[in-house]
Amino acid sequence: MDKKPEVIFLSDMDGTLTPSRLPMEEHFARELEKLLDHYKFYIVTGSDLAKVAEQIPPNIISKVSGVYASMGNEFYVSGKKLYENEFTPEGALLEKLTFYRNNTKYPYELYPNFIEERCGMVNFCVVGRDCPLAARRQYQEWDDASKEREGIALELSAEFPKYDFSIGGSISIDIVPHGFGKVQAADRIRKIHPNEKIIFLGDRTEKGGNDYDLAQRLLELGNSEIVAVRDSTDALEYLRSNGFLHD
Ligand code: M1P
Repeated sequence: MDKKPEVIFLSDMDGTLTPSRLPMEEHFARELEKLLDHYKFYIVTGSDLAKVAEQIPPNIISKVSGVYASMGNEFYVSGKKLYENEFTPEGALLEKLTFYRNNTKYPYELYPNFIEERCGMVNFCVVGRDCPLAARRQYQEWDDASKEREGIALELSAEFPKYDFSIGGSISIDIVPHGFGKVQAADRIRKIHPNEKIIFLGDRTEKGGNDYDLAQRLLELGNSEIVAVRDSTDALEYLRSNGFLHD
């Protein structure tokens, strides 16, 4: 089926298309699939492709036009990697992350995999990425009150000024060298689609959020609309009320 040429979509994943680190809801997938028959749709996420595959159903993945994974540090079309950025985090940074893990005031159990090295980035998670869902919720609640992640990100920004530290998900911090965050997807997608209007959906487009730089860069590049959503229900409401969902 020919896609409408004038508008393309770019969307964040966690908190926008799916709940954080959880699979896409079935009714949302049914609606999104209809949209994909008519419009080009790209995903941009801090997660790597393995996590994208856990959260987005295969029928949706096979229909999207591309996935900017690991903060845009790798790009996939039809499961094929078209580029990746190289990055080896320095020892001093990894040592400091280990220090934060060992000295956290979080009073409950910690789990393995607190430093996850992905293509072009590092994800740091005090409670440990391998935590079960209940511990994820417990840490999230505790962090909301204690603001541990905000404090760590601020301190790290002062000590390691050549990196960006952003709070994209619920329990972790994404770390990239300057310019190697989600923002890079803006120029790349504009290059592929010089004339189309780009509609970007994200749940962290406010200053300090990990969709902010990308949203701002799209606005600078022009012919773009930024849609700030709270969750996938909100995203669906936008798509429905703006006439993008066709039966
Ligand atoms: O896509 C948003 C974030 O999702 C996960 O965050 P968390 O585990 O903290 O909820 C991570 O994959 C993170 O890198 C990513 O930015």
